[in-house]
Amino acid sequence: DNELKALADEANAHQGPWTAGPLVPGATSQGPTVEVTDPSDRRRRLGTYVAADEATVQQALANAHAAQDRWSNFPVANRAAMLEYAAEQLEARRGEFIALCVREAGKSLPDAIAEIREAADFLRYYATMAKRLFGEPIALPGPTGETNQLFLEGRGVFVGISPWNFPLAIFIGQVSAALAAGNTVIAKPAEQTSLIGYVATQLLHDAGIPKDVLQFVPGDGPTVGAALTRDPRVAGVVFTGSTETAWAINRALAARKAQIAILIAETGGQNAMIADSSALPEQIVKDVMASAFQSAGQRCSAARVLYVQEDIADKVITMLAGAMAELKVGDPALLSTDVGPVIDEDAKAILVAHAERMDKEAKKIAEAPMDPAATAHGTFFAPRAYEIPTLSILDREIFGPVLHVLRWKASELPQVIEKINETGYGLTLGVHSRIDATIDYIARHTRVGNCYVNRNQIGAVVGVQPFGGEGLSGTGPKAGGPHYLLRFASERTLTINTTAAGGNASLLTIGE
Ligand code: UN1
Repeated sequence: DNELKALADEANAHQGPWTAGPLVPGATSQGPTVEVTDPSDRRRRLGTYVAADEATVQQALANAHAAQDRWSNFPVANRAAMLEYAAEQLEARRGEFIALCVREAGKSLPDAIAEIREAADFLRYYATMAKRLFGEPIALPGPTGETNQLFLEGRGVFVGISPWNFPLAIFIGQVSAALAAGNTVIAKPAEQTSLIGYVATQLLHDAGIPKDVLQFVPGDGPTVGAALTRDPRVAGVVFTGSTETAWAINRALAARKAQIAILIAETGGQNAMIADSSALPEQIVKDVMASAFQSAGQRCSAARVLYVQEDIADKVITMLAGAMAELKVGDPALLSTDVGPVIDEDAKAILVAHAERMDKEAKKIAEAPMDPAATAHGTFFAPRAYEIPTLSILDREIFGPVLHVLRWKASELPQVIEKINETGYGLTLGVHSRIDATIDYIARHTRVGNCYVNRNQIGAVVGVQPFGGEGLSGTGPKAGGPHYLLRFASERTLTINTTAAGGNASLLTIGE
């Protein structure tokens, strides 16, 4: 707790103002200047950023394309060393990053601290994996008189399109994976968190990543995102955000008469937690509270639906209402705050409209109290829970602190699982049970990327719980997992007839 307080003081020493803009060598023109304010108090100005215009995006693409061969031939040990150094520097400069996560993204202090840790974990994990996978070609057996080698290289120009809800961790995760694998990268942050993306890009430049190898283009989807995804030089896009945007990116890439680009997408969820009557109500409530309301519910991993077995439903619902009455909604810079703001007016409007519909069609279990003085000037939305008649009244992902509760009978477990699978999403699932056969049955028949038993269902740890889903929730492979970098790479073989004069070249030595 003392450590937390020290970190809070370190962060609160950084007040801005911050300025940001494209990091594109040789760019001469500019897009509009955008003012950035704090979602927890819109009167607080954080700074401004200059958006990239179309010409700047074109310059970035030309730079990235020209730098590609140089970067992919740069030894992987050196690429990895830069990322490892960036992790150290990030930890050394964490105060400013925590402050930006709290102020620009509205993240609570513990969430912001976890975000720094996750970003550093991604940098180190992908550095390690790159050394393992890209270090030496694999020698394959073949007939005498020839050598065969399989090796991995970067695909080319990669575009990273990152979300505002993990503005540092996912921004750095995407960028570092693509760089480690030998790609040049153009990073487009979410508009809402352009300042964080800018400071993160500078950190990587300071760690030695060349400025034409990693470029930064803030701006909106229709201008910047669309110009990137329609360009034939782009070999791949790594994206985290909504399912709708992933479809749009996929269409843009598919419409090009050009190289068939890779899309790595991590998208939405309609995540459930299933609790049976053998589970402890206290534990269920503690874990569903964290899963549904931490980060103001603005995680793709968050629990949106609690399926609770009818024998314990009344008890769980009563305890849930009690716990929600204790939630503190307010300034995320205060250690006493549990739930900060939602990201902006648009996000809040969608939640307000959803709550109005639920007020009519469902039964309200609880709404967390909100202190008007602490929340008047920000985009706050009080956490709510509803008991709903059927899962199908939720026709879209609800991205915020709203939990929906359904009761189920012992005989209905297969139908519960079928309903969850029918949503088409497959990201996280929580299970609360003390019966091994039930846990086993649920884990076998649900189709989700990350299943968590008798704990909360958020906060996947890099290298420990590789994260990502299937179906409407994304393409895989999982971020922070051993297969992720492979998707950023081209596989090549080199076969050499060693009986011919001069045919003794080996990538094992070329690489040195
Ligand atoms: C997201 O919310 O966009 O496990 C994905 C978790 C996080 C989720 C990140 N890794 O909660």
